[in-house]
Amino acid sequence: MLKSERYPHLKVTDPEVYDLIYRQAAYEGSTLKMIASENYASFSVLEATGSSLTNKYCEGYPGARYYEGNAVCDEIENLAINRLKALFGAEHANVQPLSGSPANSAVYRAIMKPGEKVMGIPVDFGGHLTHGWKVNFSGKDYVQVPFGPSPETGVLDYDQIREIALRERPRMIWCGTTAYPRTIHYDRFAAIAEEVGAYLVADIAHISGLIAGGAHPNPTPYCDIVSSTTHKMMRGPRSGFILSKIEDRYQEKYYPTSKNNLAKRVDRAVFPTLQGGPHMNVIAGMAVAFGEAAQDSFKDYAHQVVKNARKLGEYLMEHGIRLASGGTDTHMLLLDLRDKEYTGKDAAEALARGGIIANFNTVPGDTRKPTVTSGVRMGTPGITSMGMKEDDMLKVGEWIVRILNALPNSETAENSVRKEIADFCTQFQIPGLDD
Ligand code: DSN
Repeated sequence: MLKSERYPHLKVTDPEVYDLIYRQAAYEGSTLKMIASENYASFSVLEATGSSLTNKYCEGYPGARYYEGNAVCDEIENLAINRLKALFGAEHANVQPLSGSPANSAVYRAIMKPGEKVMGIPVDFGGHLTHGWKVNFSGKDYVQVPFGPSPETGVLDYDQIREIALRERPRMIWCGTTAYPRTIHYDRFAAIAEEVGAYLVADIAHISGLIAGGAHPNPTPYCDIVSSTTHKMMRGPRSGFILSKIEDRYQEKYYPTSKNNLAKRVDRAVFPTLQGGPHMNVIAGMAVAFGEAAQDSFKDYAHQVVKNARKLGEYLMEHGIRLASGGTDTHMLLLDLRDKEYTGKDAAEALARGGIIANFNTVPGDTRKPTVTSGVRMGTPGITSMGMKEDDMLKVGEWIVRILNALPNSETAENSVRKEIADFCTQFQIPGLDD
């Protein structure tokens, strides 16, 4: 629960904006943040991100800037890079992408040519817009070869992925998802990419924190490139990064006359091809988050996130709610509501009115429109950051079931759950909100 007023300068100079920020914080402090891609950044991350570094222009890279006065900023960026490389065991890191989609745009620029084939999971099967979805630049400029979890089992079939890759011979394969609750087997993807001569790129935006904390396999040894955001499980500021090998194993095949290796092409794709000046305040916030993620307490956190998701998933299944893939290995639960009268949107809206903030989401094989869907995606990163453990998941599960079982006449259930959750939240210290 929010215990004190923050931002004393803003409160005086612009009470209107102050009030809006405060109201959002109060709302988040009295509800359960269960959007699987959201979390709470620490006060330290927020302070670095909100620091005077926002005032500095640093176009270029450490040691090669286009503006003077950047000796300290070079140290900040190198610190973020070195902490990040150590976390994931990477050969090369770029911390300048402004978020996940800009990072993925740079990946294409570094290793693809327009019109070529990219294997990716379509959005309605749990992929990301930038993995070749038709309305995104990646689906317009490149040719998506789709694959995805089975509508029946909800899991990836690696033999089928291999068959598709052998048939289509894509230049690049994305292994990454936004709505897949199971472990991704990067060794299997790597064998397929090797066999067909494709680049392998992992988008770990959702699970980078699980990987950093040792609760999910690390793709870095297997992949040419790894991209991520930093504000989900990583609990950093809103930003992105790219890890890569230094040398390109397909240099002779695709870039025989280029003097730039893979690392250099990634850097050039970010700046100057797609971006101008990096946001050094955000990069400082990333350095802080990477430092936090290297601590033992973060390992405990990452494993607790998974334990909580599993416990909540078991409770929901015991109470008649199906989960895509039949459970979870990660931070995420994908409620499969295809057998219900109500839609994913009905469910997500009712849960939100009751204080459980998640999002409606397609499930593999969904026959409802993407604007209503048959699924709800939820995750435990936020509520685990509050300090919740497995026992608390029984309460959370009971609230979810109480609201869903009352649909379509769930108003009474929503109102009582909303009060109970607001009261429950007062027991926890929320990072970046509570003193
Ligand atoms: N918006 C992110 C998510 O919620 O999964 C993906 O970019």
